[in-house]
Amino acid sequence: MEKSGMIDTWMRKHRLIYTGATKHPFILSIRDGTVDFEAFKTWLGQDYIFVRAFAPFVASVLIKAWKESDDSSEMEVILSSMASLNDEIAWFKSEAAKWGVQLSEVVPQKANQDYCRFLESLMSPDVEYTVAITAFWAIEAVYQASFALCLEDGSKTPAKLREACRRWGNDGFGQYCNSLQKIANRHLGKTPDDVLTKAEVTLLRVLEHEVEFWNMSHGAA
Ligand code: HMH
Repeated sequence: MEKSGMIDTWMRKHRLIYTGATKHPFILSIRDGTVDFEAFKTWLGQDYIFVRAFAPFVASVLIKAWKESDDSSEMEVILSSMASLNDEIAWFKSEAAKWGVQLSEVVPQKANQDYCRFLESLMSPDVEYTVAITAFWAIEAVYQASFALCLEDGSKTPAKLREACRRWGNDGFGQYCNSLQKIANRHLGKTPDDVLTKAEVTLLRVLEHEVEFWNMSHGAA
């Protein structure tokens, strides 16, 4: 099988679940302006907890890039992502204050706990860089695609939520996701088949966790 452009191949193969993660009813409700602000507040508190676990995951990918990558620019992409996470955590704090969400009192829901545990499993040194960078790309790409949808022409995203959508939906974040995709593709193109399979399974698990994560705010019983 042709291995270059593996991400595109997988996106076609797994189109349904990818769409489930990027066009979730919660996102569609933001886009059409019918979003329940309580649901948004739930997402905000839960995502703050997620991002706190995501930072050490990104740090683990940085370590893998340093050890395993033959291209020094990759480490720099990951490092810039870590710097953005510092900003992001500050943004969550100020946004929570605006919405009256007490972050210290937010209890992680089961879907969030499961996702954070999954991230932690990916931090293990036994997980190949190729697998970790594929997961990393997918985690960022889902948010980019989802929030970009809320900013498209014709969307009725409430003014109070536009800034949140711009965090992940802006073109710069899109470029950054493309950089991650290129890195992932490059490594997937030269990895043994067993690692390739692990990366595909990991990608699918990310997409499933993302759907469950949105479900916490919208539509989950
Ligand atoms: C659940 N997935 C989730 N939260 C995020 N902040 C991102 C992805 C993107 O960083």
